[in-house]
Amino acid sequence: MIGKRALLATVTVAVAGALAAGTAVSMAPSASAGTTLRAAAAEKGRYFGAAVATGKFSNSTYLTILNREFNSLVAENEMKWDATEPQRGVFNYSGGDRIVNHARANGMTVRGHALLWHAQQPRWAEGLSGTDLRNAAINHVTQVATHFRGQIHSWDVVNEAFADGGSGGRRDSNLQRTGNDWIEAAFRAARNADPAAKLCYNDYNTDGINAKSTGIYNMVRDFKARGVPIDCVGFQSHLGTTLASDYQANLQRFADLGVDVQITELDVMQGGNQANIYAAVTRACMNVTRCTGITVWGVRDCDSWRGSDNALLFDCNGNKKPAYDTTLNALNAGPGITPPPNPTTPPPNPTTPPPNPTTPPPGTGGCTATVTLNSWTGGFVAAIRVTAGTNGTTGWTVTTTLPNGATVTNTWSATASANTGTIRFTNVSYNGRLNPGQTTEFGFQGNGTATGMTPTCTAN
Ligand code: 9MR
Repeated sequence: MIGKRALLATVTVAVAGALAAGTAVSMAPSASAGTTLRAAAAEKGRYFGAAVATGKFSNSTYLTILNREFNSLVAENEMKWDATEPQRGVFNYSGGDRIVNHARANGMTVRGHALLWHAQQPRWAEGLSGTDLRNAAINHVTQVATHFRGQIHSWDVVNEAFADGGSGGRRDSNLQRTGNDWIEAAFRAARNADPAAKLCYNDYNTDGINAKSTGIYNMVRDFKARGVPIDCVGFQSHLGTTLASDYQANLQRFADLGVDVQITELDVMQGGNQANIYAAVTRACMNVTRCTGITVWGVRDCDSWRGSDNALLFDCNGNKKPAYDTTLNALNAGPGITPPPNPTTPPPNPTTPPPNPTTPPPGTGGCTATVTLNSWTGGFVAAIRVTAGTNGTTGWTVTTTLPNGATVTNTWSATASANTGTIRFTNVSYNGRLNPGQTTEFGFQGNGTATGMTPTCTAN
């Protein structure tokens, strides 16, 4: 776990390079200038977000600023592993759900943070290793992403997996020790669980072209080449008193790999340059077409993890600071992009078909089942897509035989008749009825190998 002091120390080292490229503080707002961060960003097809803590929702100063200025929220802590799965297999979504509900009620999108991270793991996970930890981790990704399915604009699937310093390699952690493929296994599980969410890798000390950001760049390039599902890279941007001169160039080189980029945890030490650095970061994002939004890591200075750095856009009384004005001006001066489709209003329910408008024909027109397998040494997650034939279904059963030694540990959106050998998976109450050609998905996780499964589907 990174202590606050350790992280700040590395931040300081990282920003001790070149001074902020742009120094102009004042920029003329355009004619249709937005007067709040959220309006200005939205006019340019972007979001402007803040990290929040549900414990502060009852503070009226906090809430007023939040609802007026931001159109994206991220949980500062409530969606982390220790908060969402305090005991193995026991999930608590109360904080995360509150944030999602607040966002929906106020026209905001939600960033999910973070599915897997070496820090803020629950005790029980810290004590695991090897296949047991890998299985627990992938199950965590699957369960949490399934719970929030359709509600999350972008997920930080993996957070801070690269080492500081000059190696450009992975950070040592219990997760890393389960095998180098843990990151791609997590991305595949997240895609299966929530196909609509953008899946991001997120890290700090990546504010310019350096050994760490290049290590991540090489991973993303490799993922794109091999079809590992990754959509975005988050640049936390916990900044000191200078900004790397190649901050924008670094964002651009990632964008050129075919991923979106996002500024995910922006805060800047207060000093002579705070307002300029906020503006330079905002300009850099606006100048990169695939930079889809900026999130600041807290609302007021007193809400910040950075204590006396006064690193945010509002002071403790809720007043706008000079950095607020430069940020707003930079948003208003930036070029617009066509916003990506808005994922805020998705079908509410995980796996499911819209309600059936007409009574489906009775009969048994059959159904088909296809499997997508995400495997690693010692375990797997299978996602099974059921497609109704010409008559539709009123219920279905998918039968498959697992290779010897494979065991199912967990099933979702279906009921399993056994956990080894030949297993019949039957629909649950909400996904049995399918119109002709309609599909639904269920899944299961297991130990061992499941390669070579050939599921068959029967409709009733
Ligand atoms: O701001 C978060 C703070 O409240 C927590 O105590 C801390 C625990 O590690 O995590 C802080 O948020 C971190 C984020 O999740 C990942 N990037 C660095 C952030 C600041 O430490």
